[in-house]
Parts: sequence; C-alpha cells; structure tokens
Amino acid sequence: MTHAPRIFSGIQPSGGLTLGNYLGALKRFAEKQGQVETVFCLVDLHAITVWQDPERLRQQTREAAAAFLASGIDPAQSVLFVQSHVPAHTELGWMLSCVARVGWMNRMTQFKDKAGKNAEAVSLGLYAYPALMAADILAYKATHVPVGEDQKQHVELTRDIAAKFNHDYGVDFFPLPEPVIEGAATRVMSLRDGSKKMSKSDPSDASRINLTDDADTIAQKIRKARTDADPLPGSMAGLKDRPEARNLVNIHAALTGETPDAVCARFEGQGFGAFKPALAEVAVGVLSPITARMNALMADPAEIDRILLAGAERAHAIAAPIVADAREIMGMIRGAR
Ligand code: ATP
Ligand code: LTN
Repeated sequence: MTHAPRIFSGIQPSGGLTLGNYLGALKRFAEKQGQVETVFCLVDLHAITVWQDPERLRQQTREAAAAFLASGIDPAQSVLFVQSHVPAHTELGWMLSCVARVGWMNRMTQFKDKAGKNAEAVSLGLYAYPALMAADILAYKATHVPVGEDQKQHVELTRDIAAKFNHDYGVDFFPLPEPVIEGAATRVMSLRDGSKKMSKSDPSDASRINLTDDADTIAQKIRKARTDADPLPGSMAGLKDRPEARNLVNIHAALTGETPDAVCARFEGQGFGAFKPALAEVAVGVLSPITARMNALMADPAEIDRILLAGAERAHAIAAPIVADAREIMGMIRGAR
C-alpha cells in the first residue's frame, strides 16, 4: 500500500533550543511546510526521561513552542502541539514496546551516550525512549521524518518496529518512515570541541549558541570558538582533519544557503581572524529576528497555550483513529474511539 506523504518530527523541551536545533531541525521544518502535511511535536514525555524541574519544564515547553513559531512554523499550515496532550502517544508507545525487542534497544547509541557508565541507575523511560519515539511517528502514519544526523538510528529502529508489526499481524498498516537528513548542518558541532555535537544539555554554555542569546553574546561565543591557526583552503576537501574549522564553515553555509565549498572559495587564504567576524555577522543577521519574535511571543504565554491546545485537538483527530485500528489489529475488543 502506498501511504499519503506526511511529515512528523519532534523536539525535546529539555532546555533552551540551540543553533544546532535551528539548522538541523526548525529551519528545515519551516521549509517543508506547505509542500506536504506537517506535524510537529514538543516531546515533553521524552524530556522527563531525565530529571526536569517541573516549573522549568513548563517554561521550556512554551519557549520551544515560541522557537517553532518564530522560525516560521505557521499553526494554520502545520499541526504544532505538546506530546503529553495527546494520549495516543503513550498508548501506542506501550503497544510498540511489546513489538520492539530488547536486543534492538541495546544497540541504541544515544542511550549508551546518555547513560554512560551509569546504565543501571538511569530511568527505565530513557531505555524505552525509542519505542515512544516510534509511536510518535507511527501514530500519524508519518512517511518522512526530518531530523539531525544523531536521530537516524532511532528512525531506522522505527522502520524495524513498523515492519515487525506489519509482519507479525499480517497487515500492511504502518508505513516504513524515511529519515530525511539533508543540508550542510545535519550535525552542528560544539564550539568548544569539534568531536562533540552542539547540545542544549552540554554543561558549557560557551559550547553552543542559544536561540535566546543576544547579538553580543553570539559574537563573543564565535570569537572564542576553538579553531586552528591555518588559513582556510579553497574547498572542503582541505578541511578533512580540521573538525572545528569544518564546523564553522558548515554553519556559515547553512546560515547563508551557500554550499560549504562556495564559502571556502570565498575565504580562501584567510585566517579565522577574518572568518569569525564574518560568521558572527551572518549568525546575528539570521538569529536576531528569530530571538526578537520569540521574546514577543513569550510575553503572552496564554496565547502560546491556546495555539498548542488547538494543535493538540488536530493531532488527536489524526492519531486517535490510527491507534484504535492498531488496537483492533492486536486483538483488543473494540472500545471507545
Ligand atoms: P540535546 O541537545 O540535549 O542532546 P537532543 O539532540 O537529544 O538534545 P532534541 O533537542 O530534541 O534532542 O533534538 C531535536 C532535533 O534537533 C533533532 O532532529 C536533532 O537531530 C536536531 N539536533 C539537535 N542537535 C543538533 C545539532 N547539534 N546539529 C544538528 N541537528 C541537531
Ligand atoms: N529523539 C528525538 C526527539 C524526538 C523525535 C520524535 C524526533 C522524539 N520523538 C519523533 C523525530 C520524530 C531527539 O532526541 N532529538
């Protein structure tokens, strides 16, 4: 069966959103809008797989919603909602955790990274996290999932879970969703360490650019970003062993919409003393209007809540019948829809 195209993606409100979230996710979400049906979710139930202060979680969820809206997500064109408002996610999450295998979970690198040496003491939810993510996607029969590089493995696991469900029950019910990972910034790296992803949960604030940072802070963080003393080569091939330099060129390219090779060609022979101020100018030019819109939206939290509740109703209308069908396929007596 061919499934109608539908995009789904989610972001955890587990902290303030970063330039990595913007370039790897939000900017690309906004570009997809209007071309195909788009559903975007603030995954607060995923956020609580690690400790969240309740008051801060509420604040971060509204702030993440403001970041979506400020990045161009239009609630008239996209469904934008909070995961915990739509019970289909947890319900299908449980059902799919009975389809997924423990061995599959054991291969997930995000769990290994986040659990570290402490794998016995982390929450059971952190371990089961990918089954809930599969439910997020499959409750909408989504066909395409735009994400950053780090989420590819989870979307592939979702395909495996969908395929096993279809196979075990002899149905062609769930689509096998495709990860969509494209552009120059699918993995924006830390400004302090070119081997680590830029992350909202990194203890060092200097490692990331937050969407709430003002122009001076952005310029200062870029100025202090780790680099090397060599000039820029004429193309990306010359940056093979220079991860920090590569990262800054990729960020520049993603912000201006050029290719990384074109950015290199323009700065060939120049050092970071010249490149960094140019990058800061581009970053401030793109981010300042977004930050200003976020601040304006955050001044009216009741309006954000209203948008999210309206989004949840639309999300529920799509997901509830799909989950009701899944229940029936699995052998539960038909109940209320
Ligand atoms: P954390 O930053 O705390 O590690 P996370 O990456 O686990 O968070 P989210 O913030 O929910 O989780 O990620 C939302 C989306 O943003 C995902 O599609 C993810 O791939 C993308 N993303 C996050 N960080 C980056 C990055 N540094 N570069 C590119 N995309 C990113
Ligand atoms: N696991 C993702 C967030 C996430 C997601 C999803 C992304 C939860 N559910 C569904 C895409 C589709 C993360 O940590 N970035």
